[in-house]
Amino acid sequence: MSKNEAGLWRRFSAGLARTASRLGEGIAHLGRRRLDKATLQALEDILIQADLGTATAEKIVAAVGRARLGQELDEDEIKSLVAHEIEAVLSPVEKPFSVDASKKPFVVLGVGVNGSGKTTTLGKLAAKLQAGGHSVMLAAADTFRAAAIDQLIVWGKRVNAPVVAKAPGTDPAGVAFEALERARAEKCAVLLIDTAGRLQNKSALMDELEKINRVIKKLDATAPHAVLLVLDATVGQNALSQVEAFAKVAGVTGIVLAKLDGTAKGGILVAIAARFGLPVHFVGIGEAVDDLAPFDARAFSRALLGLSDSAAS
Ligand SMILES: Nc1nc2c(ncn2[C@@H]2O[C@H](COP(=O)(O)OP(=O)(O)O)[C@@H](O)[C@H]2O)c(=O)[nH]1
Ligand SMILES: [Mg+2]
Repeated sequence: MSKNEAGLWRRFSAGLARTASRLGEGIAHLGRRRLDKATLQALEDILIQADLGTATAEKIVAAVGRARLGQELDEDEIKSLVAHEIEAVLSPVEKPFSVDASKKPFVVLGVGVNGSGKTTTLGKLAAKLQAGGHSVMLAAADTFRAAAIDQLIVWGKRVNAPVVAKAPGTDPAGVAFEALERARAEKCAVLLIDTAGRLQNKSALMDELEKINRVIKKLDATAPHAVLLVLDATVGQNALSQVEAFAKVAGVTGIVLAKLDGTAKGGILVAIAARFGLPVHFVGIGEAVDDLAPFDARAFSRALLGLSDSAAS
């Protein structure tokens, strides 16, 4: 492990510490005993309480049972088995976010409900992309509140990326259109478009996202090239209905799970992966610029159970 990766792992597992302790305490309570039907049922309950979802919990426990029914297992052995099964659920959705350089610019739409972490995530992503050698432009297409626009402008300054912003109340699609024109003219590699997320008014939101899509397609029929759904990990089960709604309306291509730090509900990602199979690109582990970690199924699974990042398992 490089020094960078070790640091990331440390912050990653710190972020998942509360989920891990919820799961860990439950499993510790099982004690060392023979794995029988009752123990498996208790394990299933623990997994459900950790937000993994009933179907996934059932599947994981069935796999653990198939492998080890009747054997005597200690706490760490159970944790390793569960982590292994969670990794099997998460591995198919571990897909790095990548920029297709043939698209000029590569247009990314950030979507999600209010407060989920969209603006912050796009700011962090801008920094990551710039560090990777891509020039980035930001577009403030959440024009509903002045504070939302200002917040993106602050991020633009912080990461040294130009921001296209208009007065509050301006048509968001107009902002997106103008930003795409400007990103083209200035030969920016990536355009990140920040949108509003008033899910309480679903049809208005739908119209707004549809219109943004429609106008940017006038300039580039293949855009947007990525639609990132930003989810707030602290909402737990509610995240499932958000994925459902935005997948339908916005053509989500990938997920970012923000605010993983300090929540006991990190297990929700397992339920989301099992149910929707959408790519997971990043997890947010804090409010600072480098608090965005590429999603790693194995690291996530082990951290979820409070296990170390040992190479063997
Ligand atoms: N702890 C933590 N806070 C976050 C994270 N991502 C965003 N936030 C905070 O969540 C709040 C809402 O984020 P914001 O980006 O404005 O959400 P938006 O309404 O979807 O654009 C802000 O206070 C952010 O600083 C994260 O990964 N961890
Ligand atoms: Mg915002």
